[in-house]
Amino acid sequence: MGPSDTRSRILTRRALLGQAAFSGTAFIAAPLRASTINLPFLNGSREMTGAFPQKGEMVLQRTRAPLLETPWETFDKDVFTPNDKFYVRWHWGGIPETVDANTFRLRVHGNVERQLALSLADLMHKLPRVELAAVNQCSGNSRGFFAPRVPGAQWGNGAMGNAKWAGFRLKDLLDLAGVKAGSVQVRFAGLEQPVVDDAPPFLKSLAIDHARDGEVMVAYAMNGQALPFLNGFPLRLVVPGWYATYWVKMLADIDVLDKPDENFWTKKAYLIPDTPRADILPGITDVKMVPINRMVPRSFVTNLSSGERIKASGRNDVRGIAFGGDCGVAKVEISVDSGANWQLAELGPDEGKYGFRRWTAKFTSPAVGQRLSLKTRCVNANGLAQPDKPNWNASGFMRNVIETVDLVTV
Ligand SMILES: Nc1nc2c(c(=O)[nH]1)N[C@H]1C(S)=C(S)[C@@H](COP(=O)(O)O)O[C@H]1N2
Ligand SMILES: [Mo]
Repeated sequence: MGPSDTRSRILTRRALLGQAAFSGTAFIAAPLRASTINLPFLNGSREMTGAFPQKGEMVLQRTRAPLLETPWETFDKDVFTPNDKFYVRWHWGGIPETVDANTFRLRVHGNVERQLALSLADLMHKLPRVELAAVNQCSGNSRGFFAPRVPGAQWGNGAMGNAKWAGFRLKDLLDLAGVKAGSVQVRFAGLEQPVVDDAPPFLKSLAIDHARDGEVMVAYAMNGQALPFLNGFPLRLVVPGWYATYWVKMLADIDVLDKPDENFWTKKAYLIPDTPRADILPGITDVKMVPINRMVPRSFVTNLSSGERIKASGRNDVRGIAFGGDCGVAKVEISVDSGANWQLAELGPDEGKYGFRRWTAKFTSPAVGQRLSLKTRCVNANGLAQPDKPNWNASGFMRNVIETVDLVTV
């Protein structure tokens, strides 16, 4: 992550501070439109909605707290996911209806030399600006494909997005506060509240060394604009290479802990079996569980979808996106013979190791009326390849099986 590029579109302090507040109608169920789409699994029918502030047409998974999925065709258009199409996921419906950028303060407290309460203007003025492209992916992205099915949001593949994040290093902020010896974790809280009494507020923690690795950042901008309200205006944590559950939105409170965090969301939720690929057999329960952490590689076809007809006996273009997870993409391959042979795809520009990488390839299709299973797989810079069998766990986390698109020649 380098210092800010002054030639890039700089978000001015005025643009950020002048961000308007949003009306509460944002979170009230909008009259549903007739438009629906079908995610490719049983009970995959979803309404499309354009009723949420700063969002275009999104796949409606739930109204309150909002769960909005990015429509798949978005990923074919650009390596960066536009803010108005970026997926949305909240645990609790008690999201503030407005955030006043002028009175907002980010607090840092706990095991520190100096408690801080900094305004957005202070933060932008005091801390060097950094920029980083990174994929934000929900732990449960693609959960709808789990077999046997598991409870939780039945996402297709669109609970992910790639953005260029701008903000400051968490390390620089923590240095300003002066982390005291004996600190073990740093805990993050957003502005929203649970909607039921006694329900645990959404809090997540990172190990102190991770929090100070110089890569974890606090973002005030996304793709050159202030963060959309539903993506965490005015500040969110960005934890490159890690699942989005740690990317706390509307970040307002940072607590440096001298004891391990015992809160529900860090200790009990978002746990995965401590097995390769978080994979277990359905029904097995006596397995050690650990907090979900680093992402694994994935590759997707974006210009063709299952059931589509393609030209027979000819050259066809295929393209898509891949990401390495917690490191860059080493290679992307395609197969047109059910995985017997693989051919290298050509990679697009490298926008940063934590971001999406576009890829293209050509393949020759068989004669008329034949079926063809087009597969794509990513191998990341650590040598980890996508597996050909799906993983399974009871939470529907970390799916990264090799994707297949079934085509017919005409
Ligand atoms: N404050 C807050 N931050 C949060 C959450 C939340 O419920 N509240 N959900 C987390 C989870 S599980 C996900 S998948 C991402 C979603 O980020 P997005 O809505 O910007 O796409 O936000 C994370 N940060
Ligand atoms: Mo998530």
